[in-house]
Amino acid sequence: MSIPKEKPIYVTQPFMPPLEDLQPFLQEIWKNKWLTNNGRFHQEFEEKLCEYLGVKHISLFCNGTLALLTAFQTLKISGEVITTPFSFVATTHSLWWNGLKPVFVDIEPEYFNLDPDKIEAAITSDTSAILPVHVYGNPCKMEKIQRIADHYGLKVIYDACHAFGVKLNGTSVLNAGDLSVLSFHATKVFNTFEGGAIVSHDKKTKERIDFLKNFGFVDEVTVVAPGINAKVNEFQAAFGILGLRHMKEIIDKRKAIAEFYSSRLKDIKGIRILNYPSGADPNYSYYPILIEEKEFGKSRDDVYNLFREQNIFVRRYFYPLISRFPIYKGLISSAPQNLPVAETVSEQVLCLPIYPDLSFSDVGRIVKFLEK
Ligand code: T4K
Repeated sequence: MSIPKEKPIYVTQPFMPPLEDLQPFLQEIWKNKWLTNNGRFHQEFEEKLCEYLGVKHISLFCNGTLALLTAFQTLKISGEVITTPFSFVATTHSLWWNGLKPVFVDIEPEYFNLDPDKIEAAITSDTSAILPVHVYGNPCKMEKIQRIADHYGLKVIYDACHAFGVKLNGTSVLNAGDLSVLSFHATKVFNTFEGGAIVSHDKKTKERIDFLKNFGFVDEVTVVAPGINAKVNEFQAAFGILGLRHMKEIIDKRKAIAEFYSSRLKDIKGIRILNYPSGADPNYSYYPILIEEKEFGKSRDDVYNLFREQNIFVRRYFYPLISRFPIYKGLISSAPQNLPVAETVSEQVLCLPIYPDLSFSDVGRIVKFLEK
């Protein structure tokens, strides 16, 4: 007789609002027969997001990757862009699709975001923008980055795909830089199945973004730019409006799990937990730990594999580094000696499961497994 395996625990699971709450939205969509192209729910969702996030303008996108691609088109960025290798590959792909050259700069060792102290050395006469990422939702050193950008006349586009709702000193991090890009993918703190957005600070820029995501159309006969189709449909918008009603519950549950992990893991030799920057309101989107093999007695990859044997699907976000992928490996800035902190963190990081429906008995199982 085979022993039944425990049910799988994934690194994340999307939050799903009660199905019956979707019914009135669906009825209205069915009645109106308006399915996409800036419908009623689309407009309402943008307004509600601005309110919730504390930002001036938002443009919805069908995913974070196309939002990133469009952000560079919006500001007509050219040449080289300084960015981090420690992110999801879509960050750098957005440059590639725009014909821009990524220039990788190392991360800082505390929160694993682009290290502002290393940016200036990477600036050349071809540099036109900086693309930092608020990794795991931890705010970048935004003031320092802005000072450098202002000094050299560079644009700053934040990949804020992990930073939904994150604030620093009471202000949304999405207000920093020229543009910020969000992802509402199923695996994110807030989801619309697939989805994303660009946050902008003035009406004219929002208009340009909205033209660009709709083929460049201004009206029936006017096309002002080679736009793309990155629109959001009414179902996604309705799902988003519904999801926003549950944000407090989502963040509270994530916070409780993160605090439980931290209280139990902080004293284990060879495990480093991450703190949140002071003044930050985090969203607990990920729970990364670093495993230092010599002290812990097992490598990060050993632990990853042992968890998998238990049907616990922890993830190595972000391994390999983007600079290690064949497409980017040949760049001078991809040399491992240029990126020592990122190289080490990428070899040691492990993201533990965290999502609202994760039970405390499962969290306890994960912790006990690491304690053993
Ligand atoms: N910039 C950054 C910094 C990003 O992290 C991302 C996306 C982007 C840009 C691009 O934004 P989008 O274009 O995606 O909107 C996932 C996501 O696909 C990706 O959105 C995310 N970052 C990245 C960090 O993680 P995978 O390949 O790890 O996903 P997957 O399918 O292995 O899912 C992880 C776990 O989640 C599964 O083991 C089970 C669970 N899951 C997943 C899905 C899709 C569910 O329970 N239900 C689901 O529907 O990339």
